[in-house]
Amino acid sequence: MLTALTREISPCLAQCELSHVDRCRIDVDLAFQQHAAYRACLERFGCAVTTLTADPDLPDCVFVEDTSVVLDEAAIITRPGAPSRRGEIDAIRQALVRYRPLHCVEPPGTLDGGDVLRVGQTLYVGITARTNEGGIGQLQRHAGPYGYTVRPVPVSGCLHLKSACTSIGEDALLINPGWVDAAEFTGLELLIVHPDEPGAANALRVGGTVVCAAAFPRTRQLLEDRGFTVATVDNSELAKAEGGLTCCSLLFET
Ligand code: CIR
Repeated sequence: MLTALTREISPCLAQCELSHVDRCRIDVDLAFQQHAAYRACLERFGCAVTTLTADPDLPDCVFVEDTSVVLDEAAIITRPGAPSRRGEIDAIRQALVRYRPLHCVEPPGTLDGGDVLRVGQTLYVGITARTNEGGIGQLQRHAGPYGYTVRPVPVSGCLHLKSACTSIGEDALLINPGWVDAAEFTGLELLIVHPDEPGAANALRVGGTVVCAAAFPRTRQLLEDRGFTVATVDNSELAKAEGGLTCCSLLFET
């Protein structure tokens, strides 16, 4: 069964970390509604959704993707690059321990799960302000024995590797080549986001469906023209906190 681990939105979301977008007012009630619709969407596509309670002192706790890398064989608990986010990992560790053996990224390494893109046995890892060489090395050390190869990838202009590209099929990526060099992914089918929608590269593949943010209709059309089955959810409020669709869940088989 496909499990989706999610976490409620913190009441202090407005104090979230921001790197590439300007701070603007977030409608927290609407964010709650949109997050509920996101969870319902995951259920509709076959996930058993578990939702952890929010921590009122952790503004970014809804973005669970950054706290771990869940592989089939084990989970790597990250050490988020933003110090304000390090308290998020305790609840995630407690939730994941029943499903996977756990490994942990230790200081001075930093790693955000949003920087880790899995394609088969390859883990592409963004080199960003959040993920450093030490974190990448520890990921290789933990995941290597399970047969994974780690490939560091430079990223610029956005928060995470998965802001710049995400998986939309076994060997297919949705990508904004302005933020990551398409040549890093030779051998994979690449679908480039519509030029008017640079933020559209963060889509969530669940079952056979690609879930896109409603803000990106032109990229949705490109996906449909290429034969993908697409659904949309409105993510307008968490996007103001620099969150995309992959950020709000950890998907894994149980
Ligand atoms: C942050 O800057 O850490 C949060 N405001 C947004 C994190 C989004 N996570 C992700 O893209 N994986």
